[in-house]
Amino acid sequence: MKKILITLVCCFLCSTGDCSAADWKDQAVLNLEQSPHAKLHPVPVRAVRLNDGFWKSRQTVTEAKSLPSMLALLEENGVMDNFRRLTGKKKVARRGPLYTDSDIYKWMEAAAWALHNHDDPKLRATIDSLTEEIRAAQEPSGYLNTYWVEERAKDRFQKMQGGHELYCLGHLLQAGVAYYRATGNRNLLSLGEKFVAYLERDFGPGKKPLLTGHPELELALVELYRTTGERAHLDFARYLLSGVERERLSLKDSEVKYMFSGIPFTSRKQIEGHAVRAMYAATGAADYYMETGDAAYLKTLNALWEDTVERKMYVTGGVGSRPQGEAFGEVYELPNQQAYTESCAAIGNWIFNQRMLAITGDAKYADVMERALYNGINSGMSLSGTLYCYRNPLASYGEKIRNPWYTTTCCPPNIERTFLALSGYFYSTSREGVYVHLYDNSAMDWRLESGTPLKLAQKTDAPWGGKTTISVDPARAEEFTLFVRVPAWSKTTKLTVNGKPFAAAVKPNTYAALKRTWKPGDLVGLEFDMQPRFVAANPRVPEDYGKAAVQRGPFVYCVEQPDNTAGPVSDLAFSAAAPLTPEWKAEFLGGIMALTHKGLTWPKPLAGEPLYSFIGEGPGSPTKAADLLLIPYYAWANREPAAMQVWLPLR
Ligand code: FUB
Ligand code: ZN
Repeated sequence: MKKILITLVCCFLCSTGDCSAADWKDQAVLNLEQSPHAKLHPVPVRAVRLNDGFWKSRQTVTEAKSLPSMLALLEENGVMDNFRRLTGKKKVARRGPLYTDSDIYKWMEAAAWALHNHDDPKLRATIDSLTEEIRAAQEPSGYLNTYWVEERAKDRFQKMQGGHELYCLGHLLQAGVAYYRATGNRNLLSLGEKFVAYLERDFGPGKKPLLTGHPELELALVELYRTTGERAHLDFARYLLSGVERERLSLKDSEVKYMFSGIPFTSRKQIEGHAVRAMYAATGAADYYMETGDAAYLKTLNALWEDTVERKMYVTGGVGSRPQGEAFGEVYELPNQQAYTESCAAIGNWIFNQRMLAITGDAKYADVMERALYNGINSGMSLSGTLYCYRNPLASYGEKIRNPWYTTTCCPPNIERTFLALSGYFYSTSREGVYVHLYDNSAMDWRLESGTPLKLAQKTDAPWGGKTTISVDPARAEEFTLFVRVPAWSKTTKLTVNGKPFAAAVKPNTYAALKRTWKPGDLVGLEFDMQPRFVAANPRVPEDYGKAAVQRGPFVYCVEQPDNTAGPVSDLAFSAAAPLTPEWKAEFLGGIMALTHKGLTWPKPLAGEPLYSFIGEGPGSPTKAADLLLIPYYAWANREPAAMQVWLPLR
């Protein structure tokens, strides 16, 4: 009855143009409460507290070190001055590539998520003052971009393949939504809305043609629709995804392939082109599906997911293997040293899978999210929080890979916004109950969809250990299902409820569904299998054939030169017969579970062998015992630049 009443009120509000069904405070990373084709509904960031543990310390560093240092660098590199010069506040030339506006927007989004975790009046004031400076640069029409001004103004929306006007707008909207959900203040959001109103008035079928070029606006528009209830935004997202303007814009095959926009999304058969563009396009399409249920979209999304995860993704969850064009390669084209694997692309993979998880409730998507988060995204930020990887290769000769700043600095604030919103990815609700997706010390204070207040608290030694208890505290006894994720890497899992073994089989890569009448104080116990394992790649990945990577829990491991004195890391091999032994090192690389292993190296150190020799005449094979130390991949490159490898020959 209560649910029906809420729905009626919401419908009324939607028809009056205010569809913020959930109060701003109650809106999650994605506000899916009214999305008819979302099975799961994320729990708001503010309703989940990360307690002392792995991710809390990453968040603390992000907030204390990354946010201030990145803002200082954005200022130093003229990103805000690009706005100030338009209002006469600064008399300087425009600096940086044409998409720098998006970098400050992403920073503002990150800062806004930080406010969900706890209020910080100084940070709020910083966002407010940046907002005012950005507002001052917005044109009365609503147009807002610091690059396409003055002599370039005549080219607005003329070079959309690479112009990034809509990419920047997408990030502005996302920042505005995050800040609105943090504070109830719509000032930042209103700047994006004004630009969108301008677009919706002048562009579209029967008006001027528009193309995102770099997808991003699509997903932002759907979230704007979820925030305001204005259907026009969803329709405009459909227009952008429908790729109907190919002819009017005379787009070439190579362009639509590279941009992942410009032809109907639903005509796509494979993931290709620029990796971040492709991932953001798929994410936007999945958002669109959640609102409309258009089956053609789901069919395409499934095909693209399969192509990505089964043929084009690294073991770290990174995607986009080619430096040329920052692009996806052919199937199984996954070079290690040359891997491009931009941090933003791994984040794209994370958000794409977040949407697929919300649509289906299928654990396979959470598994990809976890893989990307702990490895390919996590590697993108140094332990200090002030140095970043743009590329995340899986092997290195020791080149410098981390920098505080890049001329194209898209990745740093992207990682920051991901880490600071992280608690919002831990739990979801559904009509049946509540889902636990990720494991770390945390406390959820939210409600079931029946309206009953519910608290969950995870106490765990994850991610280094496998034991977790979850206390379940509904405000009153109630029957619902607690879905706990059983990761694909946990071959055997022990699951108990109030100390008694859970009767049904617990399979890897599923959610164990615990349906019962839950009472305040009930306790769920989980014990995952933390056995380190060798991982093989599909034999068609030429670079990895005959080699193995190592995984323990969610972490992929690597060998880095300073820890391995037996020889250059490129001369080392794993021994299939020898164990991988965990060793906790509290004082090393911020506290890690290292792995020791009796591996192999060449009987005589390699030195000056011919480039090619007949079999039987060359150096043979690595047969000499060598002590190896493996560290989690994310922790590499936190010392002097040094060689590193994820994949080693397995003997
Ligand atoms: O083009 C904007 C961003 O810069 C892309 O997402 C990244 O791949 C980098 O090219
Ligand atoms: Zn990037």
